[in-house]
Amino acid sequence: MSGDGLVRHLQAYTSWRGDVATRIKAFRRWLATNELADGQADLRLQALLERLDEDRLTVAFVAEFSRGKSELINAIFFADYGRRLLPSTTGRTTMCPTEILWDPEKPPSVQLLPIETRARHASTSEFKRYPDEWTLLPVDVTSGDSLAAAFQEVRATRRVPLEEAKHYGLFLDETPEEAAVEVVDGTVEIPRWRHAIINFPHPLLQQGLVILDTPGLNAIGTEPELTLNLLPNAHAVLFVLALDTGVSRSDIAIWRDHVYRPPTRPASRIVVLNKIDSLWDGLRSEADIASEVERQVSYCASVLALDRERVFPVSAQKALVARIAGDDALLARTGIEALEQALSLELIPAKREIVREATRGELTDVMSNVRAILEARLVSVQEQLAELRALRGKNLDVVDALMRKVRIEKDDFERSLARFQALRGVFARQTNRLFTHLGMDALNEESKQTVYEIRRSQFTAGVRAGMARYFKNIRGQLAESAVVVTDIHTMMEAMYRRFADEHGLRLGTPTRFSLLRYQKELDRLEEHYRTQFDTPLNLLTNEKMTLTHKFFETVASQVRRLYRYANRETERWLRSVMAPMESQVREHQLMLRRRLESVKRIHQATETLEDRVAELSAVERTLWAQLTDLERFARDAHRSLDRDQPPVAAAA
Ligand SMILES: Nc1nc2c(ncn2[C@@H]2O[C@H](COP(=O)(O)OP(=O)(O)OP(=O)(O)O)[C@@H](O)[C@H]2O)c(=O)[nH]1
Ligand SMILES: [Mg+2]
Repeated sequence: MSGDGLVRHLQAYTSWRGDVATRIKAFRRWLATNELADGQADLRLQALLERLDEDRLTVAFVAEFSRGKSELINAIFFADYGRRLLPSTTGRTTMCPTEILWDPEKPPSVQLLPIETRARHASTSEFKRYPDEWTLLPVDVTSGDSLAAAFQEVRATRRVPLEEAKHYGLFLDETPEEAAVEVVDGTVEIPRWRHAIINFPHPLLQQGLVILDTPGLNAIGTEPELTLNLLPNAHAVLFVLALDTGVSRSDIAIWRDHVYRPPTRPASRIVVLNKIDSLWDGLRSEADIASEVERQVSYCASVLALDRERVFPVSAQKALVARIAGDDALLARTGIEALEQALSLELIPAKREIVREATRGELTDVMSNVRAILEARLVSVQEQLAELRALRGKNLDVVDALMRKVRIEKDDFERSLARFQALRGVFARQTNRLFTHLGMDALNEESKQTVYEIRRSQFTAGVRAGMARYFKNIRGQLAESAVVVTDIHTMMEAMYRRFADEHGLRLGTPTRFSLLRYQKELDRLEEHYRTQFDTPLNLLTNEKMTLTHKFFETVASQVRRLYRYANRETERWLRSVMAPMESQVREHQLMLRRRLESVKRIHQATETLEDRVAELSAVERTLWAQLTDLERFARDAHRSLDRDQPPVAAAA
C-alpha cells in the first residue's frame, strides 16, 4: 500500500488507543460490579471513551495553485487504486477546500456545499449541521472509476456576472486580472462548490486520518473557515513549493499569512519542494542534479527561515507513477519515502502525547476519587474494629461510654452538615454568577448586538468600533468568569481542608481549572481579524462590507464553538470539585450511623461482640481486595498509556 510507513504508524496509534480504551472499559465494568460507580464517574469514563473513539488526525496541504498538492495526496495516500484519484492538471484544478475522510455514519459519497451559500450569513461548519444544504453524490467504493469520476466534482466551475461573484465575496482583494481569471462579457468563472467532503472507507481514513486539500491562489484568503478553523486545527500542514517555479511572491504570502507559526506555538509544518523531476532531463549527471536540488532546498529554507531539514525535495508525479508501476528504483529517486517518514514521525507521536496526557489526567482523577472513598471506608472499619476489640471482656459501662462518644461525634458531624448545605447554596449562587458571564445566552446577546451594529454602519469606523467592542466585551466576560472560577476554587479549598481537619475526610485538594486557553484562543481570533480587516481605510466598498459581515459570521461561529467547549469543560470541573465532597460527606454520615448502630446492638445484647467483629473483618478484607484491584487497574492503565508501541511490522 502507498504511504506504507504512515499506515503502520497510524495502525500502531489506533491499536494503542484501542488498548487504552479496553483498560478503561474493564475499569468501568469493575466499578459497576462493585457498586462503586457514582453517576459522575461513569459519565466521565464514558466521555473519555467517546473522545478516544472519535479521535482524528488532520493533515492539510496548502500551496499556491499548480504546485502539486493534489498529486502529492494521490501519491502518498491513494496510489493503490492504480490511477490518479484526485484530479491534477495544469492551471487551477482544485476549486474548493476538500476534506477527505471516513465517517461510518454516512454512505460513501461526495458531499458538496454550493458556492451560493457564501451569500448567506453562516460558516461552513454551521452548514455541516444541515445535510439538506449539501448536494450528495453517492460513490461506488469498489470501483476506482466511480471514485475518480466523483472526485472530478472538486474542479467544477460556473460562469456568473462579475457582480454576482462579488456578491459572494469573491475577487474583492484584487481585480479579476490579478486573480488570473478572464472576464468574458462581464462574466467570470467561479467555483461551483464552496466546500467538498469526500467520504470513503479507505484504510488510512478508517484509522481516523483526515486529509485536507485546498485550492491555490487566493481562495484561502476568501474562505475564512480555512484560516480560522481548518488550518489552525490541523495537526500537520504540508506547504508545497515547486522547483520549476521557485519561491514566488505569492508563495511567500501564503506561507506568511496561512502556514507559518511562530516558534512559541509549535505545530507541525513541513515544506515540500515538488517537481524535482524537472531536472531529470537525461543530459545532466546525477551529481549535477543532486547538487542543484540541494542548492534549491537550501534556498527555500533560507527564504522561509527554516532549518534545511524541514524541506523535503520530492517528485509527486513520478512517485505516483512509480507506485502504480511497482518501480522501486524510480520510487527511491522521488524522495517521497523520506517525506512520509517525517510526516508520520511528527504527526503521530505529538498527537499521542496530547491524547495521552488528557486521558491520564481524567482517569487519574476518577481513580483517586474511588480510592479516597475506599480508603475512608477502610479507616472507618478499622477504627470500629479497634473500638470493638477493646470492648472484649469489658463491662456494660465501657460500652455505654463508647456509645456516648460515637453519639457526640455524630452530632458534631451533623452540625457540620448544616455548614455543608450552606456551602452548597453559595456554590449554586457562584455557579449562576459564572454562567451569566460564560453562558451561551450572554454570548448570543453580545453577537446580536454586534451584528446589529455592524450591519447598520456604512463606514469602516463603525464596523471597526463594533468589532473592537465585541472582542473587548467577550474578553471581559472571560476575565470575569476567571475571577469567579478562582473564588469557587478558594471556597472549595477551604471547605475541603475544614472537613479534613475536623472529621478526617480524605479530600486532598480540589482540581485546578483555568480559562486561560480560551482567552488565548480569543486572542488568536482577534489577532487574525486585525491583520486581515483592521486596515486604516476610511470607507469600505459594498463588497468589502459583505466580506466583513461574512467574516464576522465566521468569527462569531468560532467564538460560539470556543464558548461551547469552555462551558462543557467548566461544567465538568464544577462537578469534579463538588462530587467528591458530596460522596464523602454522604459516606461519612452513613458510617457514623452504622457505627452507632453496631455499638447499640452490642449494648442491648442483640448481637454478640464476636459476630460483629467477624462481620467487620470480612468487610475489611473486601475493602483491601478492592484497593488492590484498583491499584492493578491504575498500573495497567498507566502501562498502556505509556507504551510507545513500535509500528506493527509490515505484512510479509
Ligand atoms: N513534473 C512534475 N509535474 C508535477 C508534479 N506534481 C504535479 N505536477 C503537475 O503539476 C500540475 C499541477 O498539479 P496539481 O496536483 O493539480 O496541483 P495543485 O497544487 O493541486 O493545484 P490546484 O488544485 O490548482 O491548487 C499538474 O499538471 C501535475 O501533473 C511533479 O512532481 N513533477
Ligand atoms: Mg489541487
